[in-house]
Amino acid sequence: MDKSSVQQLAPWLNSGQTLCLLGSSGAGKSTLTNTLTNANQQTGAIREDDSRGRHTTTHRSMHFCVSGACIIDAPGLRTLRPDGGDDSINTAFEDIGYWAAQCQFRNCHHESEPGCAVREHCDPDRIFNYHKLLRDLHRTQQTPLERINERSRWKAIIKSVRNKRE
Ligand SMILES: Nc1nc2c(ncn2[C@@H]2O[C@H](COP(=O)(O)OP(=O)(O)OP(=O)(O)O)[C@@H](O)[C@H]2O)c(=O)[nH]1
Ligand SMILES: [Mg+2]
Ligand SMILES: [Zn+2]
Repeated sequence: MDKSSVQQLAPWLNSGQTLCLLGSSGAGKSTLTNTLTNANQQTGAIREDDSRGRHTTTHRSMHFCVSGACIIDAPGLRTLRPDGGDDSINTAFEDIGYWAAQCQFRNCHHESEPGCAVREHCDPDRIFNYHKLLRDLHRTQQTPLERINERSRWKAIIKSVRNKRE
C-alpha cells in the first residue's frame, strides 16, 4: 500500500481517536489496518471476473495504530439498505429528475430509449449509481418470496445468455 496516500488519514490517527473501517469486500480495509498497525490481518485476492473481494475478514477486531489511535477492521458490507424511499433518492438526484421531465417518453428509464434528456446531460456513472440505488431500494421493499422469484428469474436469464455464447 502506498504510504503517502495513508498520510491523508493523519488528522484522524491521534491518540484517543477510534476509526472504524466500512466498505465492500476487497476495498482494502485489512490492508489499511496492516499498514497502520503491527497487525497481521489476512488479506484476500480480488476475484478476476468482477473485481470484488471474497469476504476474507469474517470478524471485527480492534488494533492499536503506531500513532496511538484505535482502528477497527470489519468484514465487508454485503448489502446497503437505503433509508427512506424513492423520495430521498429523488432528492439526492435532483438533476436526473430535472432532465427526466424533458425525456421524450414520460416513463423513460434512461437506458436505451430515444430522446432521453437524462443520458444526454448527466454523467453515465451518476445515472448508473442512481439506477443501482433504486434497485437496492426496490430489493429491500420485496418480500422474501418475491426476492427468491426474482433471483431465479435472473439465474435463468444469465444461464440462457451463457448457453448462447458457448
Ligand atoms: N493496488 C492496491 N491494492 C490494494 C490496496 N489495498 C488493498 N489492495 C489489495 O486488494 C485486495 C483486497 O484487500 P483486503 O485488505 O483483503 O480487502 P478487505 O477490504 O479487507 O476485504 P474483506 O476482508 O473481504 O472485506 C488485496 O489483494 C490487497 O493486496 C491499495 O491501496 N492498492
Ligand atoms: Mg478484510
Ligand atoms: Zn430518459
